[in-house]
Amino acid sequence: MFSFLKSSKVSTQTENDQKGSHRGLAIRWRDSLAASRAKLGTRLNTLFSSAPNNQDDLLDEIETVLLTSDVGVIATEQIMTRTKQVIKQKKISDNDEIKEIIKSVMLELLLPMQGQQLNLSEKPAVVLVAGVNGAGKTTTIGKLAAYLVAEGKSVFLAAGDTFRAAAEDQLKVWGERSNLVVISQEKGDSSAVIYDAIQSGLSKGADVVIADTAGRLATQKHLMEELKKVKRVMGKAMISAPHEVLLVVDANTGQNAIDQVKSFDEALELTGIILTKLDGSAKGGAVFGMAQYKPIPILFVGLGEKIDDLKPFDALEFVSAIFDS
Ligand SMILES: Nc1nc2c(ncn2[C@@H]2O[C@H](COP(=O)(O)OP(=O)(O)O)[C@@H](O)[C@H]2O)c(=O)[nH]1
Ligand SMILES: [Mg+2]
Repeated sequence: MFSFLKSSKVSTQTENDQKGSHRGLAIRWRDSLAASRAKLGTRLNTLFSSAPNNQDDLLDEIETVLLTSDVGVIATEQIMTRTKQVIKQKKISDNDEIKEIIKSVMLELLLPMQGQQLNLSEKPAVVLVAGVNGAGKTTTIGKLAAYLVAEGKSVFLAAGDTFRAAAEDQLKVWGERSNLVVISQEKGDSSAVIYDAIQSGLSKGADVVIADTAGRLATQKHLMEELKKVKRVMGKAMISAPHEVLLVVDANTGQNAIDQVKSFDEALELTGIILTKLDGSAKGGAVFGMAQYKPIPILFVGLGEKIDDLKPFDALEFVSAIFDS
């Protein structure tokens, strides 16, 4: 069970809604949405616990909650269409059963994203880590390296964020925590540092080389070009590299997370996603939008800032956590 999706019940809302007419309930929900920081699960549960008798109204409300919880228009449409299909097929009228159907439809959407392991078949396995500023790249690399060390792997880190002096120091601190080799250069650009790290990994027999990069927005074309160059240069240091291209996404970015996945995938052909800060106030909905775009595996989720706050993504656990919060 993820603790990140646990939250207190919105009891006042529930009580008010129970007193209201269906129309009133619909309006109150919509009014409260803008101000609401409530998470997807809390909102769905509140809705079911005060569900209107009219099934169409209920389905309408569910759709609104999904749309405003960062699930995205297309994924919401997909979830609703499938749910309505099953309701019709099985002639469902009970609200509890509708809830179970929604759960299984949401799970169906996420299942293709789970279960993928980091590809470590090459030695070294070269991992490129990208994402926007502050997404949690460097922290995630620190956690991921510790995870791999615990599995007996030797890990080299490449300080490829050469934009800020502090970035290198931050990576070194993580390196010290797990006793890792951290490759950095006084003056080199990102490609040069990462090239150097891969060569070092090859000659010293590292199992994994993880490359940090500076944060950037997909709209910063020259920075995206630089990242493409980093990827090309990796292939020059080791023909099959990179073996993993991971995007670190802050779950709090909401719908924009889906755009990040699309743009970085177009530029780099992502092999995996790591979703960070699920311990915070993230609504969790954007994952469904990502799944709808393309089932790029979510390899790990970040559940805090500590070294062991990285867990493999489990779709059933994720969906259950949404509803059991
Ligand atoms: N609560 C929480 N904070 C995180 C998580 N991952 C990273 N952070 C924090 O997010 C901030 C930015 O992280 P950083 O790794 O520097 O991001 P980068 O710019 O992408 O390298 C730091 O304060 C991290 O401690 C997470 O899973 N949960
Ligand atoms: Mg960083």
